[in-house]
Amino acid sequence: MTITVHYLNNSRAQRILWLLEELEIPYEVVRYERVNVLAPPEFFKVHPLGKSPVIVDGDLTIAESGAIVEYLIAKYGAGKLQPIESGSLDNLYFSHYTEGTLMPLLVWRLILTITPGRFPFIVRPIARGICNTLVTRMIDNRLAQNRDLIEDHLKKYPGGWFAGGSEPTAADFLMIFPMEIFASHTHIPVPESFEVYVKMVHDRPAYKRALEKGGSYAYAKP
Ligand SMILES: N[C@@H](CCC(=O)N[C@@H](CS)C(=O)NCC(=O)O)C(=O)O
Repeated sequence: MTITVHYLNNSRAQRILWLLEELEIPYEVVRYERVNVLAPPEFFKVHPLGKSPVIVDGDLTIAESGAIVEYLIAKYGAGKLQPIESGSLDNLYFSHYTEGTLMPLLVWRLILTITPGRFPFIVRPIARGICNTLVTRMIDNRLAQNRDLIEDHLKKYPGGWFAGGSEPTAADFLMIFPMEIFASHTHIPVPESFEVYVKMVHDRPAYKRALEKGGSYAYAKP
């Protein structure tokens, strides 16, 4: 049976395509385009929260990318993409840290960046002032702390994966999306190790196949 990936453009769903390609599992992509940044109404027919990604595997509909990554590796991994013993805690930590801590900051930054444009023209400068202050005081300082944490961690496994070892693990499939955003779409300066990491992923044949399958994706070049 073929797995279906419900894929919103420029979304976390890209990480699932990369994983499926690494696992060499057949799958099909149903692509949706955002409407004013949000998922279109059709996405709610797939899952009540209308958030991407969602996969359908036989009778199962699974949302939440961390759950999807764990499910796919457990069911179809056949021992592949598992952390080495010394990296298992890092794999656990970064698998949860991505959506628990890092992504909310990046999402709030996005919300505060686009919010002023939604206000009537006359009050837009005030809205922009408030939102910029919130970004500076509440988000960017925390993002800088997160960047430093990631940088220190990558130094532990230079040129490698979040859990060490010779293959990506769940942590990498989850971390690639914020790493792509960090490397290209925030104003926080990032160290070279971030770009090296993202390039290492983007150079993988499986990632390239995933890009072809998913269609245009703002955070990676085909
Ligand atoms: N924690 C969830 C987050 C899902 C999520 O927010 N996805 C975004 C795309 S990256 C989305 O669907 N946004 C559209 C919307 O909120 O309408 C996960 O990891 O799957």
